[in-house]
Amino acid sequence: MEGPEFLSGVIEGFYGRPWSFEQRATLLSRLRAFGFNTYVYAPKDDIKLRAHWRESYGERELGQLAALVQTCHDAGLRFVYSISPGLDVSYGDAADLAWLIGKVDQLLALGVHDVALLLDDIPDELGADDRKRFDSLAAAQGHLAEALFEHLREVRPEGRKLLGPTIYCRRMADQHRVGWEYLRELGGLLGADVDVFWTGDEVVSESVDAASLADVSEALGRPPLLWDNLHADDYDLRSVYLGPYSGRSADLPAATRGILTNPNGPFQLNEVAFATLAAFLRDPDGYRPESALGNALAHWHSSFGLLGGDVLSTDELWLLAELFYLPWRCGPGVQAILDEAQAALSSAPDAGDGRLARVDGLAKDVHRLFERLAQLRDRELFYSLHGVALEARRESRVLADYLLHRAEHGAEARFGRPDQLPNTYRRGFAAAVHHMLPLSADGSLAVRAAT
Ligand code: GDL
Repeated sequence: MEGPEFLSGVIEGFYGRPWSFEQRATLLSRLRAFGFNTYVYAPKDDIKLRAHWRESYGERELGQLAALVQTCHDAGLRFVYSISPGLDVSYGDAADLAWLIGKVDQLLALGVHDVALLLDDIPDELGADDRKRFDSLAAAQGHLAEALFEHLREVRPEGRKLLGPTIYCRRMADQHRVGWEYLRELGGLLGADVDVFWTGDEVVSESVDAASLADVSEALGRPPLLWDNLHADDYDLRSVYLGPYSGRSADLPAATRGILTNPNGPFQLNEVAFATLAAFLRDPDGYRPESALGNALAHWHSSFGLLGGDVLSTDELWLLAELFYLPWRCGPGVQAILDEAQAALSSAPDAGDGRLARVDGLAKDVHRLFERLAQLRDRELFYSLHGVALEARRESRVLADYLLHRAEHGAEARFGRPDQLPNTYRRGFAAAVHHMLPLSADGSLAVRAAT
């Protein structure tokens, strides 16, 4: 028997400013060309989707959503509407179920067929009423989900039903007291037609392959639907991700019910995220991240027109992508120079060290890149890059100057910053905390002996 259609595309599922309806229309006009079939509407900070999920949409919002649904369907794409009542829902409460169904019905009236119930990032404890009625979180959630899905099976029998569980990656399942039991129980309660989201071994998974999904598939009684956070940037204000889809094995698609990317918040910065996922799905066996990145950048290039008629050079665009690559590393060229800088810092200062010139060269290139970006004709594109590019310019300069100073004056010499007003550099609450804590590169904290 043929399984359900493989879902591919984009989930707007991040925290922070949701995309505008105009941006979504732009997105939808391109998804089909990428070969995707699905757009999931799930912005965490659409206030009526999550925090105030009981509130109905007003006329204006319904009009905008209706147009979006229509555009989606005209383009042959699925529009999945998500609702996230988990912050304060009472799972067994008939009134809450009625609110939930009422809210979803508002969307069904616009022509929506596909619905997701998202229960990620919510309390894992039941309230007092639910504790009396249910033995476990899975029992409570399974009850609510199936009540909603049963309604959908009646009125939208052809629609897809998606569920985002509260435990949605291996780390959570392993660390939670009843993590795997939760998944098994939930899997047993949900109809076989329900697709269940999973983000991999981690919330942001460096690698995902079929073998790593074997236990969750077994626990849920179905292959998961991959919610891929590879390019999500909402958890780190200091980066965006312009590197290629990677770390996913060729056997992955066949082990899932679909792959959806939850990408960078700034809409304009997702060309690489979309184009490289599309390239992977077109040919998982032949997929090469570096060449997929090259193709994506070649396509994106025309967006980088500058005032005065020039365009960012191919090298400049590569540098941009390499600076803001993937969560674990910069692109190969930039990473090699950073590794050299690290090695130079661990060795005796040496004015003849060729590595210093390369670090200095990088700082100069980044400076020039920033100046060129500032001339972008597409101002929105520039504004979305401004913060991270400014920081890269400044930090690469500090690194080079520090290394050069050290080579000239010795490792013990203090490196003053003549260009810097005291107490205006890396300030603010988060920076103050970072300075206070013995933070390592991997985010762990050293335990210092008391002095
Ligand atoms: C999450 C959130 C998601 C967020 C992402 C990256 C899921 C299922 N939920 O945990 O909304 O964008 O991390 O920060 O991934």
